[in-house]
Parts: sequence; structure tokens; C-alpha cells
Amino acid sequence: MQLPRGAAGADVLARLDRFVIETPSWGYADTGTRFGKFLQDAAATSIDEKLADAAEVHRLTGCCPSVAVHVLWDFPGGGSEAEIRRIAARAASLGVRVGSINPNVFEDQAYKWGSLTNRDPEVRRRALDHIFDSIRIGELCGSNLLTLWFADGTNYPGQADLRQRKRWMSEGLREVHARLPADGTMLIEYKPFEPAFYHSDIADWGMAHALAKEAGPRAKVLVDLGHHLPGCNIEHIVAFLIDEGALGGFHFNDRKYADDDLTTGSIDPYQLFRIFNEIAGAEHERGGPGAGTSADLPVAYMIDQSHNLKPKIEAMIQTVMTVQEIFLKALLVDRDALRRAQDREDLVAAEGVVKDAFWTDVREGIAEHRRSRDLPPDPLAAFRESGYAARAAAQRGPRKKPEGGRYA
Ligand code: PSV
Ligand code: MN
Repeated sequence: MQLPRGAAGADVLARLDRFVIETPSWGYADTGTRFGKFLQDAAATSIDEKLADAAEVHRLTGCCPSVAVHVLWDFPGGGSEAEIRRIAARAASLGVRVGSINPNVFEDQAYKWGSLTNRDPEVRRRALDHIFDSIRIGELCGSNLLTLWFADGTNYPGQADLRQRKRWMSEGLREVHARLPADGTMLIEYKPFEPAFYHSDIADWGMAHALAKEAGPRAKVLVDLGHHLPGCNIEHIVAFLIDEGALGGFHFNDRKYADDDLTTGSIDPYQLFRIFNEIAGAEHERGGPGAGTSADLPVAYMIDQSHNLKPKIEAMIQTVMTVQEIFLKALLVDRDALRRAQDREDLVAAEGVVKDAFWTDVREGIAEHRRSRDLPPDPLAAFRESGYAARAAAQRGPRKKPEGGRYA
């Protein structure tokens, strides 16, 4: 199977061009595991450096115009209006913009027993105030996307009243929804474990969906690919949420065991393809790539990875290229042939149709398309040739000198 030529090919490539991917500020910084961190000389140490790195990824790939920010990590000045405006202007000067706003209600000591589910009303209020402040930051930056992840949960049976905590979570999320600006959307992320090990207050997509429905029409579900128990059929969840009008966005990453935050498609590219197959199938039903933006599902595609060993920018570019390739493969599934095979219960043919698209090598086609858009055909090779990483390492590395055998 080949990339289609003519109008059909142009439609598919136009859909690929509309497929924008948000990169996360934290993916450019030094991160580690709970056992330690190995620092990289070129890793970003400030929001300005993270934005510069994100802009480099966008310059080379042409599809990553926005950067997710984590409020406490990226607005060290406390989020004053002057600081927010400066960061937004800095992003604009680099050719990118601030994307989803991620409040942080999990690091402060106050949240030991939970944030919106804390039994102390003052802590619940404090968490809400921080989320309201994050909405204000979004408004000042020109971002209308709020992404909410809660570490709330318990470690032991009997530790807390699960139903009561559910009600507090629901109450808080309704208040957040009421504060959204007119064009605002809030995405609710779920995760079955970590940091809580017995129960998480929003453990799965069903809970996130129920809470989103209660919160209001502009609350949707965020699917982080690392936030499922082994063996979970993520594409089924995605299909179900699409059909409910409840799929709001993705956090892309890959995993072998838990929430490993490995680069997307590195472990199971076929799983990512099966997920995109559901999206492409739903968009086909809405009119197909030829229908233009009206067929596109309103979904935010975001990366959420921790590059503790791979060089950060290379990891990000590799991820973006993989996501583009696999999304394009899903657009190639012959929907009519698939439907016909399904209608006659021809399982072998149906799987063959899906697999034909998966095995299509789209890399040369994308490279050619990039050339036609004045982008480097191989963004990763172009990055390696650019000398950007060496320059960043020379500027940033000296600030990270080891002290007494340990890095400061
Ligand atoms: C939590 O595991 C998570 O997936 C959330 O999206 C956080 O905002 C992000 O990782 C960064 O820690
Ligand atoms: Mn996430």
C-alpha cells in the first residue's frame, strides 16, 4: 500500500498539516525517577530556555506551535501579571505560544491528604484558588485550555471515606467549570495509581467522564497513555469517549510497565496506531479528510513525557515524527473496504485492511511533504546538524557543576 496520489493524497496531507502537537515545558528540563536524576548539560533550566527549545522543535517540524506549562514550575515569580505577560511575549517572539495550563495541586505540603478531596475545607479552598489563578494565567497568556490532574488518593483501606471524597471532588470541579472563560475548556485526567497506591480519587476514564459531565459541558476527559492498568484496551476507551462527545485530549507517551513516560510509540507503536484508527474512523464518519476542519474532532494532542535518559530535544522531535507517521498511517485505512469486511464478518480481511495501513511506509511521503512546506525532510537529522544542542550545553552546562560528587 502507498500514500494516495491526487486529491485523496492532498486531503490526507492537509489533515496531517492540521494535526498539531503540543510539547510540554517539563519535557525539556532535567527530570528523573524517584531514585535520582542524571543531569544533561543541554537541558533547559528556565522557562525561557524551555520555550527556546520548544521553538526549535516547532521550527524543524512545523507542527508544534504551543507549549504546555506547569504553573509552579514555569512561573517562579508567582504568576504576577508582569511575569505572565513577559513569558507570553517571549513565546511569541520565538514563534510559539503558551498552550495548556497545568495547575499544580500535588507538591505543596498542604496536599498531603489531598487537594480538592482534602477533609480540611481550607485546603480545598487553597487548591481551588490555585486552579482559579491558573485560569487567570491562561487568560493573560491567550490560552483557553486548562488541564487538571490530581494526585489525590489514599494508601490504605479504611484511610478515608471514598464516597465523601468523590463528592468533594465533584463539588470542586463544578466550581472550576463555573470559573472558565466563555471559550475555555477544562480537561480532567485520570490515573489508577501513583502517587496514591490504594485508591486514586479519579482512577479511570469512567470516573473522569462522570465528573466531567457533572462539572459542565466544557469539561472533557484527558487520556494519558501511561495512565492505565496493564492490558487495558485504550482504543476502546477512546472510541467510547469520542462517541460520548467526551474526549478532550491526549497526553502522549509510552510505557512497558507503569506510567513510564517513555517516548511515544517506542514500545508499542501498533497500540498508538489502533488509537489513531479510532480517531480517523470517527473523522471519516464526520466527512473524512476532504471535509476539512469541520470533520476534525476537537481534541488537544499533547505530549507528556519525562526524558530522563534520551537527549531532551531529540526525544521530542523523535516523538513528534513518530506521532505524525502513525497518525498518517491511520488516515490510510481503507474505510469502505473495512466496512465491507465487517459487514460480512470477514475477520481476516478486516484485520488485513487495518494492517495494510499500519505496514505502509509513510516516511518518504512525509519527508517529501515537509520539503514542499520548506521544512527539513528529516527534522531529527537537521537538529543534529544544527549544533543547537552543543551551543545550549556550552551555555547551560556550566551552571550545573557537580559538588562533592553530586550535582547541585
Ligand atoms: C501525572 O502523572 C501527569 O501525567 C500529569 O499530567 C502531570 O501534570 C504530569 O504527569 C507531569 O508530572
Ligand atoms: Mn499526563
